Amino acid sequence: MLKALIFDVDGTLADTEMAHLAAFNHAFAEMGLDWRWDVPLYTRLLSVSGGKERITAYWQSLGDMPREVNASSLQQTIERLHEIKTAAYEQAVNDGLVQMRPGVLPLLHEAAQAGLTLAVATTTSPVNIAALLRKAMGPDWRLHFQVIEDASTAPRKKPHPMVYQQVLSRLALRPQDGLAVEDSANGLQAACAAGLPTLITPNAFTLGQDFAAALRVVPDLSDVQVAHLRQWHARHTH
Ligand code: XBP
Ligand code: MG
Repeated sequence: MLKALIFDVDGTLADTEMAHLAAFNHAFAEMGLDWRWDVPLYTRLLSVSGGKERITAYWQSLGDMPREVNASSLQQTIERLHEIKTAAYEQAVNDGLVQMRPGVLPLLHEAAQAGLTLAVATTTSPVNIAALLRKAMGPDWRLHFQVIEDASTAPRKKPHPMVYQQVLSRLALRPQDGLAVEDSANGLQAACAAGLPTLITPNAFTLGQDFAAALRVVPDLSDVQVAHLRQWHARHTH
């Protein structure tokens, strides 16, 4: 029986990636690096979940990781870049540059009214979630979610299922009683590996990825009600 909805954040609750991209580029410029990511490159780089992991993967792809700096100062540079990036992203959210996706807030409210448990499973940093949801749902936003697992609690990023496994364990929920909502193939793989049926709402950055394992793919949540979720979920589990 459907008891809980578990939401990814970036690309699912909100169209966040253009703001993340601008924040990464801001951090590179601040640190005096001549890196500048454009949309096609960033679309490819999104195959690596997590901002620090994405920067590391890019740096490695250049093949010019400086030999003279030791591993710890390399790590420090990545940490600093990511701090600047996170602050810039938070500012962009506070400035209203990030929009919730269509249908998300009505569905969250309807699901709560219907007695479904709401949870978050994301690879993003906690301050990013707080900035986004405070703005969209108000100062009490946290009360809407029974469990939130993020980069600070689940270090192994999607497609690893860790973040979903931790949500399930904290909710004491069997995977077949939950439904994950995701926008990407990495997210789908993570949720599926945790045994969760998964609804996909792709966006411009993830269109064309492999969603064959999804319970259902819909363009967005604007026409999706709890009754639909129950119907799709029941068909999957029986
Ligand atoms: C989202 C991410 C995040 C953001 C950046 O993936 O990979 O890393 O792009 O956020 P998902 P941070 O939607 O699958 O959770 O820089 O805070 O990591
Ligand atoms: Mg996502």
